[in-house]
Amino acid sequence: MSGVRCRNEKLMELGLTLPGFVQRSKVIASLPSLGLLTLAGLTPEDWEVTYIEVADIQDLQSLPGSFDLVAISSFSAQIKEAYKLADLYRAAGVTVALGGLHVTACPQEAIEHADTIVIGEGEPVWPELLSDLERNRLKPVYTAKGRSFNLAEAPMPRFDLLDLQRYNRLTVQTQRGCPYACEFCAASIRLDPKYKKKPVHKVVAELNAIKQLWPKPFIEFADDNTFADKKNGRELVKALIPLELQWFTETDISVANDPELLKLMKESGCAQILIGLESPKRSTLDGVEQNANWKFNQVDRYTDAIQKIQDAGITVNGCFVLGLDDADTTSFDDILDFVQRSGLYEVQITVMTAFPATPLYDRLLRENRILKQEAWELCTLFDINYKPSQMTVDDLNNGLLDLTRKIYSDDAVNKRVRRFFKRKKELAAMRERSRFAPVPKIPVKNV
Ligand code: B12
Repeated sequence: MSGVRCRNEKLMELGLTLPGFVQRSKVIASLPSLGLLTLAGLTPEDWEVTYIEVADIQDLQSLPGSFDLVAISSFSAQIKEAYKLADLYRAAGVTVALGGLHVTACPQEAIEHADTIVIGEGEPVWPELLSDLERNRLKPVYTAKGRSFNLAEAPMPRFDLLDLQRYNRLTVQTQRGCPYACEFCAASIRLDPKYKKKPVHKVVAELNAIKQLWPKPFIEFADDNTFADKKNGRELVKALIPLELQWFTETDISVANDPELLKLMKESGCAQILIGLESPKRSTLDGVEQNANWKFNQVDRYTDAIQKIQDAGITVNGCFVLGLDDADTTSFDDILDFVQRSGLYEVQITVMTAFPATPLYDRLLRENRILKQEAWELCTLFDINYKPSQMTVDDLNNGLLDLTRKIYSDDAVNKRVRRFFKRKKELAAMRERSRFAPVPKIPVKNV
């Protein structure tokens, strides 16, 4: 189920007039489901497989295709549409399997809309599910919990199933999980808590398969934190250099500590990294990362780290979460001030979102702060469904709208871009000057 989701009408209205916002939405709206392509890669050859994007279920005139089995992936924001689609297929006599992040979080709910559901990673159970179906022994639930999938066994995703005209970039996964444990995180750590990496030669094979279809692709790594492990990160980017790609990924600010890695990232075609900075204020970050309070301990290094990364020629997309506990109405100006001071090239602002089965969701539920229970359609990162601790819901929504206006205005976007390129030019000139500068005389000390 493709397309960006946002119920916040005022934000949508505003967003549509802001070039920076529209640009990002276009990129976001056009990526395929790597989860489904991966399962297709694990499907035996005697099965005929088709990949379909359903952007808006309301637009469906008739059910696409005629199938023995329909596999639907799930994120919370689109789950109600996914259930509707599943119900329609089942009513037409087609067997439906549901899996993915939301189904893993809420299996009891999902089972009502499917013949079978998969909890956790798909790979450990998909072949068994298909063989059970062939033998008319389909079970209602398959669980991969406790059967952590070894990425050395990862199948080749079926990129060949895609209608490539629809996409402006493709995703490849180099790892799953993250060594950190942010309270709100609803990514692959919720499928399997183990942090694990795909062997680099397998990543390269996937990229080469894409290059067969699309000679000069733009790749988005579908990782949670690509450079958490620096040694693996260096090995990966070295292997990317000969592929001549352009790529984007998500990671944390510790890449700034490794100049060799930054150099290799640039050389291998890194266009941008997205970093969850969350807040520029130390107290707001207290307790966000639950293993070692990592973000709380890093925040004082943010501006320096951003400069080091951008000076290596890699733009940073800094992400901020509005409405974290401890953030009050002054927090919006704090973010704006930080964005202007730090020289960030690109910015993303979202509101704190309690995705099901996250520690954040459990805590807000305990504290009686979830506004509408099971309103999963609001899990878009742009809609507010909880009582903020230091302001009202209206304050938070107004702060979001106001900051959106200020951060994505034509003028603000241009200023950030111009600043990055001006600095790049200055650095290049400095390097040039130092190349031709006379060898400095070493002062001789009088002894
Ligand atoms: C790439 C990406 C996108 C892409 C592609 C989305 C897609 N169609 O898959 C785009 C940019 C389009 C996108 C959009 C959105 N995204 Co997004 N996205 C990601 C990202 C970076 C990687 C996801 C990925 O490819 N993972 C790798 C694959 C292999 O994993 P997987 O999909 O989970 O699949 C495995 C299992 O879940 C399972 N499985 C999955 N489906 C099925 C189905 C069956 C039948 C079975 C058996 C098994 C199974 O098997 C797979 C292999 O093990 C993650 C963040 C992250 N770092 O993980 C966020 C993330 C998934 N996105 C998120 C969100 C919120 C959104 C949006 C709602 C944002 C918005 N407001 O529009 C939209 C929703 C789009 C939609 N219409 O559904 C959240 C989802 C949280 C949640 N629990 O719901 C995440 C975790 C980011 C976050 N900030 O928390 N996203």
